[in-house]
Amino acid sequence: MDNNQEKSTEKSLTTLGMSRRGFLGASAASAASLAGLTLTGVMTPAQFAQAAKEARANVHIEPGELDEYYGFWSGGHSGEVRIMGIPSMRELMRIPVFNMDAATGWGLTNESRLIKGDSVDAVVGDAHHPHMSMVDGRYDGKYLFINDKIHTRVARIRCDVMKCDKMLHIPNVQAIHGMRVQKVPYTKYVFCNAEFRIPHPNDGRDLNDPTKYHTMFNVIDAEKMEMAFQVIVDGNLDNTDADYTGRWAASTCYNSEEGATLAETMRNERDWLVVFDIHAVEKAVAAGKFITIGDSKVPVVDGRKKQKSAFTRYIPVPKSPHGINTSPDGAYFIANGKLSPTVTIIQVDKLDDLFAGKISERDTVVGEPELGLGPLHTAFDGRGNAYTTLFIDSQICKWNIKDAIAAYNGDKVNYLRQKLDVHYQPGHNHTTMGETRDADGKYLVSLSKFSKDRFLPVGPLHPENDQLIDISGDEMQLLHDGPTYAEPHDCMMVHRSKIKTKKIWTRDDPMFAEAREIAKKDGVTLEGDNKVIRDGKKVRVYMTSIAPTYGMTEFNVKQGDEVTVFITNLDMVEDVTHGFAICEHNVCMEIGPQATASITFKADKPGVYWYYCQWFCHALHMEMRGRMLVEKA
Ligand code: CUK
Ligand code: CUA
Repeated sequence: MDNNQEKSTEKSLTTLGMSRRGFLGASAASAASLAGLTLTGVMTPAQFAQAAKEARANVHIEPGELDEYYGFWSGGHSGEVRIMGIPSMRELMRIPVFNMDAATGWGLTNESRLIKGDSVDAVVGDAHHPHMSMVDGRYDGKYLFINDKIHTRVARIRCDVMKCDKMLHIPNVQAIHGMRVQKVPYTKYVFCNAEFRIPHPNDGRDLNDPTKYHTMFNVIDAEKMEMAFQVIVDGNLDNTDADYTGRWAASTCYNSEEGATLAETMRNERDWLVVFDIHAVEKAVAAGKFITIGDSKVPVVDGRKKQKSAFTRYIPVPKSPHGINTSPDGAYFIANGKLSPTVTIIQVDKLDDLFAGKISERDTVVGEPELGLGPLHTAFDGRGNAYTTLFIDSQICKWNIKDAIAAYNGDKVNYLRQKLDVHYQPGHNHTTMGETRDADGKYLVSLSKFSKDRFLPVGPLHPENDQLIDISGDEMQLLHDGPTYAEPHDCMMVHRSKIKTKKIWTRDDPMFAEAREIAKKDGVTLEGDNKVIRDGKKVRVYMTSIAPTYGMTEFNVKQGDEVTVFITNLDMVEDVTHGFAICEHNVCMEIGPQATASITFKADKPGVYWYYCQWFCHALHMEMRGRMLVEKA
């Protein structure tokens, strides 16, 4: 934390201390938590400030010190992913994905446009769920996946370079929301829910007949980034998670009424947790027992409830459930009630019997603890405790899973451990390594949707407030407030030992394989030549760069030409990134050391147009420039 952050934290903690409710001090905690389900107890502001100060002292990151964890934050409807350092909460980098990014040229360069594929013209996206690939239930540091709700996409980020390398536009469905990876035996699949129900195919038929709409659960081949299969379901799918055997995925599902308006979707007392038998679907697809929809070739199986298929079971849970989280020991799925003050604990090893028809759906439920108002998401510390966000109560509720199950069985035990105020209205929360077998119970982040009075006012649009909480002891302690821009729904935190990034690009990187192909056809070597190739009205300009010069100080084109500029950065020095921008032509991109980047534009105005390097690279960075001379047609 830098000094300003430190001060603002201290100030806000003090403010907090005077207005909080339900906070338990270290000394009062155990006694109070045994006293009953309603936890009350107020620390004096001085006690609270002291406790927070002590907690902060353990996590102070000096300038120049490196964080212990990487955090990957969704950027919500900004369409990007952000890399954070934990515990400092410093924003380390942004990874443009579904958005356009002026600094790096993402969405403008030919390399990024190729990756965006058939959704290249979409420059908005709504990213919710960033999750890392795993081997045997542990992060492998290879890929990060992220969904886009607006354009029904899933993208992949390569963690060696922290750039998006694949984007899949998912057919037959609308609005990809919940997304997680298969944890075991490895991330062969990415699971994602399409939320909104549409006609199939969605070609103008059945517009006025919502009874014919449905949605699907989608399974993506993670390595190829192609669709593996889809499963038709009842209701609207919300969030999803995978288990630790590799056989099951489970999605929360609202609107069991299949209504089209809010009133219609609220009638039933219970909706569902839909459990998918991934192995059963794989078997059916391999045996050719599937349908396809419209022009799409993706295998589709029918997992609707009345079908009583081998693919799905619909476990009734209190209505409109939201988050679904698998406990790190693999024993339980925990469905978060949202409109119900409860979460529902489903025992994973009972699913075998459920699918075999030996027990009924509700027999898989082994606990339904009441936690507070608006439970949305649950995280874990690896010590048997769960941490559930209470959206309406603006709290994190810490509770014990074993005790909640015992209470469900009639034992007189209190499963609640602590309720900590957060500021305000938390959505997701997440613990370090908490969605893997390596859950280490050190930090929890509360992604609070409202910041209200926590920061200097910046106009009617407020930042959100991501709060860092120490969960290593018996008591949760708030460490830090971090304002964030729209809108980190979800995040994940991975120990830095799991991530190995490249310092500079390697020349054989697939990211610029296409540029290499084009150059080859032109008889040009990207690393050596500085050349202009005319091909009718198309002009390809090949240029190298070494700080502080480009390989060409000028090049000529004709008015009306379609110009593609390829820049190959020959610098071998870490952190010497060049840019390439041309005045008045909407051209601006990043070229990392040893990378090639290319961009295409129309030279439609005669005259002199300077190009220059816009990434500060050298003492003579300002001088790194040249002229594009556009001759009158
Ligand atoms: S969702 Cu936003 S708070 Cu998209 Cu995972 Cu729950
Ligand atoms: Cu090259 Cu600035």
